[in-house]
Amino acid sequence: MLPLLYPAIVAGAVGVSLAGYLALKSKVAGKKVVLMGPSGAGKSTLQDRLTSDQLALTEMGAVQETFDLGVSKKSFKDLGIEVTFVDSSGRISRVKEALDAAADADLLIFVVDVRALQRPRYQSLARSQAVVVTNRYPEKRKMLVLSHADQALGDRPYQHEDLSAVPEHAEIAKLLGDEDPTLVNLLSEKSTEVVLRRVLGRLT
Ligand SMILES: Nc1nc2c(ncn2[C@@H]2O[C@H](COP(=O)(O)OP(=O)(O)O)[C@@H](O)[C@H]2O)c(=O)[nH]1
Ligand SMILES: [Mg+2]
Repeated sequence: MLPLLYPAIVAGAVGVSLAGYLALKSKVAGKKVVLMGPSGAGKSTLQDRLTSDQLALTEMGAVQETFDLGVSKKSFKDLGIEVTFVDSSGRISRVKEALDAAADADLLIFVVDVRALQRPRYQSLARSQAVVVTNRYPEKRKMLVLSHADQALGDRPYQHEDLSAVPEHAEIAKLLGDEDPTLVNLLSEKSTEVVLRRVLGRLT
C-alpha cells in the first residue's frame, strides 16, 4: 500500500475525516499510557484490547499474570497511532516500579474489577493503590476503568446507573479525579471500543 494512502484508508475505516484523523494522530502519537491497579483487574487484557496486539485475546482467559513491568511501543487498534504502553504488575511489592515508570506518563489508567470491589479486602487494596498514585501524581491525568461489568450483579450485568449507588466506586473515582469512570466488560470487543474512544479523548 502506498504510505500516503494509508491515513486516508484508516480515517475512512474509523469513520473520521482525514483531517480529523491527522489531527488526532498529531496529538496522540508518542504519548505514554501507564496501566495500574490490582492483580487480575484486567490491565493486560485492556492493553490488548486497546492495541493491535490481540495476543492474549486469541484465547480468552489465557492472559498470563504480569510479573515484570512491560514497556512497549504499540499502535492503537486499527489506527496506526503509536504510543508507549506500560503494563504493570498489580502486586503490592511491584507498585513502586509502576509509579516510577509513570513519572513522564500522559495518562494513568487505573483498572479495578468492579465486582471484586464489593469485597472489603479488595476494596481497601484498590483504594490504597489509588491513594498512592494520587499522592505521587496529584496533577497527572488519571482514568478509572471498572472491568468485569458482565459479572458484577448476579443475574444481570452491571449498568452504568449502578455506579452512583455504590460508594466504593465513587471514592476511588474521586481520588483519581475521574468524574466519569468507564464501566466495561473487557471480554467484549464491542464494549471495549467505548474504552478506546474514551482513552483517545483523554489523550487529546
Ligand atoms: N468476565 C470478565 N473477565 C475479564 C474482564 N477483564 C479481564 N478479565 C479476565 O480476568 C483475568 C485477569 O485479567 P488480566 O488482564 O490478566 O489482569 P491484570 O492482572 O490486571 O493484568 C483474565 O482471565 C481475563 O480474561 C472482564 O471485563 N470480564
Ligand atoms: Mg497483567
